[in-house]
Amino acid sequence: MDTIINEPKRVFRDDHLGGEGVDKSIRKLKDLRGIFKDERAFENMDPETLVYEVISYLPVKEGTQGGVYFGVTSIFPGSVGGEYFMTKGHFHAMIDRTEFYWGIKGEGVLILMDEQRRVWAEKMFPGSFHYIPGRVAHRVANTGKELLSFAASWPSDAGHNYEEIARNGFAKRLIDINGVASLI
Ligand code: S6P
Ligand code: ZN
Repeated sequence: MDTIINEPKRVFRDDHLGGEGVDKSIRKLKDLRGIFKDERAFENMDPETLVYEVISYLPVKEGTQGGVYFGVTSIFPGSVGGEYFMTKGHFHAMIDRTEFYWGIKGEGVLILMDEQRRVWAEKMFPGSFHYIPGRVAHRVANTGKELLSFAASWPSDAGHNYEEIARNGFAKRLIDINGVASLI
């Protein structure tokens, strides 16, 4: 007898993952207080402005060893005092855990920082592929005029350490200087 071939429970198309057990979380400007340098420009913007959203499929409980997660982050175009809209950024709580990122749509920059606070960066564009080693904090900025979407996959026991970045930030910022993205 033939075995039935089932429909998938989730479908990933363009920059959208839909289906069973897929979650969406959003970050508005008001959730990102303190990450941009220009506090006055920040205060003059609408706190309800949507900065990014993350669609994720987390098939096992956070902290499970041996599992893997998948997510798509979409960052809207915009800036605060010339500093591009960006993710909060984090080290992993299990600091040696690694991650893949790959560009789907739009233009951006992946900003990386090691524990010695050395910063480097990689361009993101549709098809760009990024291996983020363990012990490296990661943040993405949208440097384009359109939505930037990228996919990510990371171990289910990685966790997130947002505190270190909330306290000390990244050692460099990505600023629009006369239309050129500059890491300063
Ligand atoms: C998780 C992975 C991404 C980010 C997402 C939002 O390890 O790196 O899914 O969570 O891009 O960034 P952040 O810094 O706000 O978590
Ligand atoms: Zn991560």
